[in-house]
Amino acid sequence: MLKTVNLIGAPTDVGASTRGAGMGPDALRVAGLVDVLRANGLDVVDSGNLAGPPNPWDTPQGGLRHLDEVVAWNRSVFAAVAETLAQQRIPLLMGGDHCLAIGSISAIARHCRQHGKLLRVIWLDAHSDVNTAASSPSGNIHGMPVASLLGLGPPQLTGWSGSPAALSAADIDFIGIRSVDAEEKQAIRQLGLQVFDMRHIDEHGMRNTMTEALQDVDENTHLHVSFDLDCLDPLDAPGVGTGVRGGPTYREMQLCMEMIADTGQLASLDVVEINPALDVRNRTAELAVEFIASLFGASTLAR
Ligand code: B3U
Ligand code: MN
Ligand code: MN
Repeated sequence: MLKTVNLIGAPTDVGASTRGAGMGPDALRVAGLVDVLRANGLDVVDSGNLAGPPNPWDTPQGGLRHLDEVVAWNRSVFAAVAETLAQQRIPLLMGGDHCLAIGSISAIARHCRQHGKLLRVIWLDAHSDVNTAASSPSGNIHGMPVASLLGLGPPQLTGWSGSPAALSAADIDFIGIRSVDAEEKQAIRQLGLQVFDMRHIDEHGMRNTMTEALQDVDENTHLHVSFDLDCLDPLDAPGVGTGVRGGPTYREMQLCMEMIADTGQLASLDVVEINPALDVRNRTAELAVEFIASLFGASTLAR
């Protein structure tokens, strides 16, 4: 069956404190995302960009910056992703900052519950994004989507999947992590999150890391990838708001994507945190498009 990918743009940076991620969807289009997916045998629909409130550029209130705007954007994302899944298409959410994973993954979790699928999330990021309003040093909600999806976020952002937590700790594997706040470390330990940090990748290599992360993926798994471009080394991907040096190399990330593709279970994707205002000639969006192609099965000797 020909698979159809639905591109959903969410042009906002309300969850971040660096402006510019709102230009991410168009940067991906300019980098040729549609043509690359088509060249890999997929049917592609570009649904354009969602609408939502502007960035009010306020200070955090009660530990949360722009909560109302984050809720509004995520509601739109939730609806668009839910509709795409109902049409049996693959949603590709083009952010925007990483707060949008709350709406995206909540819709996916609800879909999986309704269809008896097991959801597995691969979180590719330099950061663990498991802050809460109480622990966050910044109040930026793009540092909190994992906590919200685990049911530990503000009530306005939790419970959307139809149960208090969209995910349980065992449903998510983190790859490439190297920037974790002090209280996030405690949360990771207490919740038992599976974090394959850069040391793990250094010691075991990407191949063993991904073999471990994907070991129990089977035909009943809905595999979702939440791809924060700051997972990459900023030398390769300079167009991100909160780059952290020491990320996976280009080759390591290609292998990571190819091993996910090999499972045949990829069913949805977020591509977030591309910041064209900080980029060098759209390099980061172009890199993202290369990795997305590999995720959808492009490989040197195939086809
Ligand atoms: N952990 C920090 C920094 C951060 C998290 N995610 C991004 N930056 N992109 C925070 O503000 O929560
Ligand atoms: Mn992130
Ligand atoms: Mn990040």
